[in-house]
Amino acid sequence: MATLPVSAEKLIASFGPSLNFPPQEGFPGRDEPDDVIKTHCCFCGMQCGIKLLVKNNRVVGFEPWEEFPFNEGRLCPKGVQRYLQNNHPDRLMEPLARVEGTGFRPIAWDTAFDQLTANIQRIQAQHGPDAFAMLSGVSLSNEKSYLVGKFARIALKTKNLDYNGRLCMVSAGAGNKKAFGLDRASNTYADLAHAEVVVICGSNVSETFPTLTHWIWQARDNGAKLIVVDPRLTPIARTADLHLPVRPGRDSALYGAILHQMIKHDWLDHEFIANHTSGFEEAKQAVADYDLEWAERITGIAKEKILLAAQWWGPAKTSFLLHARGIEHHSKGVENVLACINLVLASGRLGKPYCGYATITGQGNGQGGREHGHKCDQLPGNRDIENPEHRKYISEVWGIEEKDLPGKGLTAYEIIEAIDRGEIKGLLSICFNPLVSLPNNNLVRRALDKLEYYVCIDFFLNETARHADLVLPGSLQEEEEGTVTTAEGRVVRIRKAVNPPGNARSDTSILLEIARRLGAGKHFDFNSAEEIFNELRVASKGGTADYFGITYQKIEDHMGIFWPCPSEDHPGTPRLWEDRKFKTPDGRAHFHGVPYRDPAEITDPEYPVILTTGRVVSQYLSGTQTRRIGKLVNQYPEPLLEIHPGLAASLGIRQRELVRVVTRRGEAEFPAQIVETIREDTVFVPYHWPGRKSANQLTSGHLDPVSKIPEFKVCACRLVPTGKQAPAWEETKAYASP
Ligand SMILES: Nc1nc2c(c(=O)[nH]1)N[C@H]1C(S)=C(S)[C@@H](COP(=O)(O)OP(=O)(O)OC[C@H]3O[C@@H](n4cnc5c(=O)[nH]c(N)nc54)[C@H](O)[C@@H]3O)O[C@H]1N2
Ligand SMILES: Nc1nc2c(c(=O)[nH]1)N[C@H]1C(S)=C(S)[C@@H](COP(=O)(O)OP(=O)(O)OC[C@H]3O[C@@H](n4cnc5c(=O)[nH]c(N)nc54)[C@H](O)[C@@H]3O)O[C@H]1N2
Ligand code: SF4
Ligand SMILES: [Mo]
Repeated sequence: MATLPVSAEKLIASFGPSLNFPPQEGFPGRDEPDDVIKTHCCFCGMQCGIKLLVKNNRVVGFEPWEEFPFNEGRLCPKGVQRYLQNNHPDRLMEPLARVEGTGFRPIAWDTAFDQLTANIQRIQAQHGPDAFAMLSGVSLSNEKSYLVGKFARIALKTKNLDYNGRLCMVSAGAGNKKAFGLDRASNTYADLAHAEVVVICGSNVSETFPTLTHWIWQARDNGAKLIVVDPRLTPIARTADLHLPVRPGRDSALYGAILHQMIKHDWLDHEFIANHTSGFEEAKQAVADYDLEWAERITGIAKEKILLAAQWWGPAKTSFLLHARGIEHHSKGVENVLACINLVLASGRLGKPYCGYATITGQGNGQGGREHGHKCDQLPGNRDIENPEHRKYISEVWGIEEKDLPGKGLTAYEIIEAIDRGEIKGLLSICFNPLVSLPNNNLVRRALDKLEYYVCIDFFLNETARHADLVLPGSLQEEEEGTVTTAEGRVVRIRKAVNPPGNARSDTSILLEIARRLGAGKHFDFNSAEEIFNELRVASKGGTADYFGITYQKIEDHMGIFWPCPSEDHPGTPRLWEDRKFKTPDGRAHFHGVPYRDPAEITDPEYPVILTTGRVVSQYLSGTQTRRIGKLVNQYPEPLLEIHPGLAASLGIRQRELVRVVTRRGEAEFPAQIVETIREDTVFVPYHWPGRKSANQLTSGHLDPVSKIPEFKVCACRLVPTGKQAPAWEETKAYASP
């Protein structure tokens, strides 16, 4: 029996991440690297270009890649630390099998595959194919995303596949599909530079997409007016010309009121509305009563500010509107998105230089990963799994009978609910940490423990994986070739810098082997990432996300190609809609009537304060990766409760006092961080931590009816001062230091 690798022993002993990096034997310091690999950061949707330095099959450092057009060498705190994951002592090196009562034991790959296949077959024989579900994630490359979609439907034969983008961009995706028939940023960020007005709705860009701020500042330097809509005065809001501190969950009222002003003052592009859109009357009707007084009452924003925003936005000649999770993580996320799109369509400022609209895609491959069949209702090319023509086309590409292609399955949170009800018995997850990232995680934990069999593929033992029966050590982004699609829609190459360490294997080889053992090998006869990409190209051909004309060579030659790119001689499409040919059935962009409605949970005397959640600059998502990097931990070691001095004083809360936050789902204690940069009726907690520090003990499982995104951005809470003081910030830092 193999001995436990150091990392696994440590983890199993402490169940906590290692922050102390032992000096690594042979660590080459500033020696000449063996290789310098031009690739991309593994974290957010900006996908900044970066050069990784390689020595002895290890990533030992980085250099800026200054020629890459989006970030031009700039990187954020996470980007400059990303390379530390590769050699991290917590890396999983062997398959680990649960031994009840004692923890995990390393086992051979062959035994692991046997065990896994036997359990899938047993569960499916007893309960039907859909009783085995799969959850996936869009830190995975396009090739792996495509492979997972095909794997789940053909090898696992389940309809229940969904992905972590369900927690992320689906409201924007659904809104964009309704309005434009296509789901991508309309322009590259370079078009920000000369926009007259830039509006950012619900995004803390300086912390979440730090390299994007460069383009926003360019716009400001060129005289743009910057408007930021956020309940908090975020770093980007501090540099704005106008900050609209919206009450969480009330955005659609604000955008409705601005549309009302545009109509009232005739700040409309009549030619565009008449010739290239439909539904304007319905949108107009919906906002007929949304005057400034009403909007002030609902949104909590002074009416003068709303009017000023309308006066800047309405008659501008060029503009760029960006939004992110602040307006999308809502039980009416899709409506918020549509309300923003209405403003863009009414202005006609789309598909022209310096006139753009975009959701800022979150995860590394949040864009590509939402196009290639990862989602429970989708097939490659952003096709619809319920559309008979789309099913026929993909069945042909995959060489299966259409009747054997499963239909629409459950979404991510619904899969967990179905596990809790006992309907789903088995789960395979890759690249997803639902125990930290799904809302109401007390329910998630209960559900996980009801699974008959749970297998997880990851390179670190994340919190959810600790509930697994089998953990398979997979690969980091830099351990496989592939492509990702950046938030701008640019398809770029991810280069393999090193092999997976120890007995870890590439994610792709793991999936291919499972497919083979499940008897589906002939459909998965791939020998390289490029072969998978070439099949993806064909599968996406004719779909709205058309990659057919993109080849690995073309990407290399141009440092990225923008989809849609329908043929090999097509240069790609950096700016959409120049031709005004929208991808909706009638070829027009669609307005939608967006009547205002409240968030699912509103405050009451028992739960009088609004709780919202989000991110900090040094931590990434569920924190699996960044909570393991000491310097990033030091920057923000623990979740803090941001609270306004007025609210703190009214409850007698002192700086760094532990405050118990209670919601209908659970409670948690956080040190108070008293700041003037938040609305007085709202508190904010970042969500990157597990267990008792997890904000998702508190959040609600209310979903948007269309996109099924959870309402992470608003729920009702009660604050209880505990009288206990948390250790001083400096002491916490010392505790977290390597
Ligand atoms: N450092 C860091 N960067 C990241 C990530 C990370 O985890 N860490 N994750 C990446 C991913 S996957 C994503 S999705 C993006 C997310 O990027 P963002 O959407 O920018 O990040 P969030 O912190 O989730 O939320 C943004 C803002 O929404 C505000 N907000 C809360 N409620 C409302 C509301 O009702 N209306 C409005 N208008 N605003 C509201 C919050 O105050 C917050 O400042 O970041 C990406 N980049
Ligand atoms: N309260 C609250 N909750 C939220 C949010 C919020 O704003 N507030 N934001 C939501 C959003 S926008 C998002 S995107 C989700 C994210 O939630 P998750 O997707 O659960 O978060 P990650 O940390 O990305 O978890 C992914 C896991 O994948 C692993 N991983 C990363 N890359 C790879 C790879 O290439 N191969 C393999 N095999 N594994 C990999 C990581 O080690 C990690 O364990 O969280 C959501 N949850
Ligand atoms: S902005 Fe995003 S992609 Fe760029 S370095 Fe930071 S985390 Fe990486
Ligand atoms: Mo996200």
